[in-house]
Amino acid sequence: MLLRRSESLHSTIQSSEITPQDAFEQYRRQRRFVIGGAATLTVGALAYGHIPGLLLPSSTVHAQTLPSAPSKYTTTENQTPFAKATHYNNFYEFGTDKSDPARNAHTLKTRPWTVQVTGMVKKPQTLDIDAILKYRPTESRIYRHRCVEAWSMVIPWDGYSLSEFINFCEPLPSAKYVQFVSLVDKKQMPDLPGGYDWPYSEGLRLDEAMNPLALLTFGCYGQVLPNQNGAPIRVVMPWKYGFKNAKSIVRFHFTDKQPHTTWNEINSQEYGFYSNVNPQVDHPRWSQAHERRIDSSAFPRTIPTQMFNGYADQVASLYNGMNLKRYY
Ligand SMILES: Nc1nc2c(c(=O)[nH]1)N[C@H]1C(S)=C(S)[C@@H](COP(=O)(O)O)O[C@H]1N2
Ligand SMILES: [Mo]
Repeated sequence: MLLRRSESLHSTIQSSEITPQDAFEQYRRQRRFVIGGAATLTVGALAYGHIPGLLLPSSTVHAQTLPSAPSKYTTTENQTPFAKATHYNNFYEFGTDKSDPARNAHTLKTRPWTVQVTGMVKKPQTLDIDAILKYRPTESRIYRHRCVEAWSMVIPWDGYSLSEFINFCEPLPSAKYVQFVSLVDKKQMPDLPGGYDWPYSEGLRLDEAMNPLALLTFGCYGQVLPNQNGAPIRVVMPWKYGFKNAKSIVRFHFTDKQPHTTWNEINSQEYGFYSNVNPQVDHPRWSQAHERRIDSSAFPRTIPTQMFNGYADQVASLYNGMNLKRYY
């Protein structure tokens, strides 16, 4: 496949010549230096997945490891097992039932995969997914993941800060928003439901997207993303409802106008542009004060929902002076 103007990303990469594997090796050496013999255990646990759920059998998921160093942006809460996080999904392009994506997303072709950078940037370009993946070392961040439907999980994602990629894209000073556009392809998505304005589209204010918590995500549980979780590239915004986390992205578009977003378009009364997790602002049809936590317990537990999903310290200042009931 011919890629226009992708050389710039390659040359940027060559200047640092660092792959996720290199970063992992570096991390391993540092750990060994610091804690000596214990390092072997740490490294083994990382390489083979420190998540008990990873060892659960799963017929639809092939393990291709994506070793990442741990991150400071991590919760220590009880994690959702891998099998649950990969078999209870919203990815409507592959069917609207939570069990559909795990069954159907095998038809998604994640290589070759290109990503377009368009709109208000210094230089619009098309990039190869592997160049983006290798641009920065990935880290493992265990985040709370709160769906607007009032269920939640705790998932270790692998990626690097979205801000690093946005800086690479060089948005113009006039750009105020970034839009994420997902793949739509009837051939790969034979169950694509009607009544939606495909492709799936989401977006953020640029300052939200630049917050260090916003994660450009390539993997979970130390593996490349399973298709049903949005392979090969998605975003994860842990203080927002899950639908902001566009999956299988093919385009990053920079603009000065609030972009069209799928759920807001479908029903703006129920789904706002900001979609910050907020226990005080209910969905018109249900309360957002509590959530059903899907973790390693046999049954989901009902727990209180935290303001900004527990990330207020890092993100509340983005919304200073805003009426969060109005801008929901
Ligand atoms: N392209 C696309 N992205 C999407 C969705 C979707 O239907 N299509 N669903 C969203 C919703 S509602 C949620 S809760 C999360 C689910 O991510 P997960 O399956 O990895 O838990 O993906 C989000 N991203
Ligand atoms: Mo969701």
